[in-house]
Amino acid sequence: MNATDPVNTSASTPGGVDIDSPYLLDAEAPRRFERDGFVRLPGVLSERAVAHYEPEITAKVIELNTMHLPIEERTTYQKAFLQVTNLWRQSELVREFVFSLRLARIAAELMGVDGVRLYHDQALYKESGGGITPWHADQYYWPLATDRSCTVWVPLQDTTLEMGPLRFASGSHRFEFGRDLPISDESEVALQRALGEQDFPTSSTPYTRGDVSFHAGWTFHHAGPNRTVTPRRAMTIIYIDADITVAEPTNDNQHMDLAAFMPGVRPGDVPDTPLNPVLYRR
Ligand SMILES: O=C(O)CCC(=O)C(=O)O
Repeated sequence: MNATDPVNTSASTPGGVDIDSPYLLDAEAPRRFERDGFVRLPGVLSERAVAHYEPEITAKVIELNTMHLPIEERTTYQKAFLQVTNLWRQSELVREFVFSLRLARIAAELMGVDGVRLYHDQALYKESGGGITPWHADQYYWPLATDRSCTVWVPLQDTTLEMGPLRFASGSHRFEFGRDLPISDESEVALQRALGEQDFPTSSTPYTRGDVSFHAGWTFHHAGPNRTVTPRRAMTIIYIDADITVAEPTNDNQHMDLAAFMPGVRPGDVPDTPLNPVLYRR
């Protein structure tokens, strides 16, 4: 298969759950995404679809997780969640989920691009007793030439405020302060102060199973601790404009991301690698 070909053309998966047919995106949603830097969308996936994929994603997280320190001995970043990347390469069922045509098409429509390719997926499991996810913007980690990147955050259970759903700062994708800060105690303190001083409204809401949110690469976001006895399981997929080019890395984390997620790609090139298939093209 040519890496530039869209990889998924079916309307429903072999398991019988439909995660490929189009979602009726409200016409205002791309405008809200452009204005606020994020959207929350209700009922994008059926409860049945989430229930179909969750056990396999969780099994892979348990199998592949390398963080075994007790929570009290971890750094703030390590307390925030267990993080396992590119699960699609480890399981045919997870691959089916990550290649969802419905989710990829929404990403393209929100970003106003003809197509999207996969940057990588990651499961982010905030354990019972897990800490805050400090304020940050994802694109600090990504050596990309434009801002046409976004993440879909898919909670795999009903997610109450006590479990630590995402909190977004509306309009903060246009704010340039703090873009050089990795997820850390420092980003938490500096961004909480700076976002507050600029009066960016922030909001966090519960998610019902099947609701998802999309946020842009430069949108500042945060999550509270998980105060419940249930793990807050979330799967994420990061999309980039299918025609985006790679930029010269500006920090060590970007060097590591380039090597891990777009191996062999040089600044100025489109990351047309087997790890970055086009998931949707108009
Ligand atoms: O799940 C979380 O707590 C953080 C998620 C996040 O930062 C992201 O998906 O970009």
